[in-house]
Parts: sequence; structure tokens; C-alpha cells
Amino acid sequence: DENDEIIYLKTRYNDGTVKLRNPNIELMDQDILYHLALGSGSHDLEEMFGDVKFVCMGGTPKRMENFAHFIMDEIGYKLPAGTQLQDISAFSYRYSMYKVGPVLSISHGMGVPSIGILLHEIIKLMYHAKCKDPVFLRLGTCGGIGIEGGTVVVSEGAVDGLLRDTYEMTVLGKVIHRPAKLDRKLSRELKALADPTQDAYETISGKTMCTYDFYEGQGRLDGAFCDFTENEKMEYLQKLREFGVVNIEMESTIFAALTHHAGIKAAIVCVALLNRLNGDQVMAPKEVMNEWQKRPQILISRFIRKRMAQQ
Ligand code: R2B
Ligand code: URA
Repeated sequence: DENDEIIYLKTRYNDGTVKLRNPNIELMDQDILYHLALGSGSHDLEEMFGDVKFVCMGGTPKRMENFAHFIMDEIGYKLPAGTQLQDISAFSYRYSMYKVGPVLSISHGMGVPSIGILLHEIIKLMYHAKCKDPVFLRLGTCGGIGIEGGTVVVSEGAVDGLLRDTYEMTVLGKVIHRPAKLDRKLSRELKALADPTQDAYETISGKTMCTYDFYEGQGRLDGAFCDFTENEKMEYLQKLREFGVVNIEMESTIFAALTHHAGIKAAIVCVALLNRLNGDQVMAPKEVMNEWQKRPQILISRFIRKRMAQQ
């Protein structure tokens, strides 16, 4: 933890603003954030985003629009008279982005490549806007391992399909690895905000496994293809469990690795849609699922309100 703190401090500028680990950007006369439909030449990014403290990401545009409205109520934020919440990145037709005071709520799509592109552009956005000490939070869904549907999971760290705690990618034909580290202090702080007297569900923590596929890649028997047996699947899931993996999703390694590389504190809070030890199909009724998907938002809202009260 101490070491991590030092790395964060070194990676950021002294005033908490995000340092870019790419010397090319400041030499360019403008930087186009193509998939956000924003640019440093066309927009005053500091004026638009300079006050951002909490960058919240989740898979779907609708959920992140709902979260923006929810957090607006929760922090008592008032939009300027006569205005409505607007999707700032609507004209990208890729991601949706909403801003509510210090909170950004952005959809990241499904999987590592989609959230990876977004992370590059949002980290650059933090740099251009001179945001101070922004915290990145992923609010997601996942498959649980040995936990019931509706359980909230705060990730302690991310591992890939080979149980390695790094994000692997190919750059210029070479394989590189970046540590998929989340901020342990932050994950403990989030976990402590679970309230057994108020929450009719459990909030746990553990390792999160990130895969490149929902079906075969997560050991499902119900994809278009399946070349393993149910026994082999169960053996694998048991092995994950023994390793401390409590949930499986599709973005955690790159989310942890790129935020860590940028010196940005980050956490992942997901709700389990099912217990993979009992099956593969996502079967909970829509209303139940909608209620479940509010649970990570409730925890994140407690966190944001707590932080805002401290400022
Ligand atoms: C969780 O849910 C999606 C797949 O259904 C994926 O984005 C993830 O990580
Ligand atoms: N998201 C996943 O990636 N896997 C699941 O099982 C459920 C949601």
C-alpha cells in the first residue's frame, strides 16, 4: 500500500493533475478525442471538465444516463435553469457521457478493447482539463462464483484468464504486461460503506477475473460453441474459487492497468447477475435485474457524498 501511494504521487504532478506518460501529446497543436466527439482545439476542455473528481464508467448508455440522474438527486445538484442533462458525446455514436457537477457518468460498451479506447481518451481528457486527483470507478455487472445473484462485489484486484494479475497486450509486435492493480485503500473504503442495516443484500470483496468473451471464455456451456464438458467447467470454476476469484467480467484488467499506469486511483464495483456454480443463463426477471443494477450505484453514491462532504 505504501509503495502504491508513492507510485501514485510520482505518476501525478504535485498539484494532483494527471501527467501524461506520452511526450507526443503536448507537442501536438490539438488533440482530437475522436470517440468522445471532443477535442482540445474545438472545446475548452478545462472550462468544461476542470472540476471533475469522479469518473464513473459502466457498460450501457441507459444505465449511465440513469446513474447521472440518480447522482444528481443524491448530491443535490441543480442544472442551470431551463437546461436538461445532455449526452456530451452523442455525436460520437460510440459512447455516452453525462456530467453532473464533479461527476462524469460514461458508458464503456462491452469488453477490453471498447473500455481501453475510452480509457485512453478519458485519461487524456483529465490531462487537458487539468483535473485534480480524479478517482475512476467502474460500476458493472458480473457473474458470481459461489455468490448469489444480487450480491455486490468490490474488486480487490484483477486477473486474466490465466490468473495473471497483469494486462497483456501486443505493441509493435511485442508482448507487454502492465500490472492490473486497483487501489486497496479505496476498495476497503468502498467495502466499508456497505450498510448491513440498510442493504438487503451482501457486499463482499475478492479477486475479479477478466475474460475476452462472455461464453466459451467464461466457461459457459450455452454459447454457439462448446468443446468442453460440464465437469471440466466445474473444475475450472472451483479452481478460480480456490484462487480467491469471486466474480468474472470483461473489463477489469485493462481498467486496473491503465488507471494504475496513469497514477489514477480506481475501483470496480459490480453486481452479480447469477451464481455461475448453479448455471450459465442470465434468467433473473427484468425488474429484479434493474433493482440489482442500482446496488453498485448506491454504494458509489455513498462514496461520492462522503468525499464531497470532506472537501
Ligand atoms: C459484464 O457484463 C457484460 C457482458 O454481459 C460485460 O461488459 C461485463 O464486463
Ligand atoms: N457479465 C459477465 O461478463 N458475465 C456474467 O456472467 C454476467 C455479466
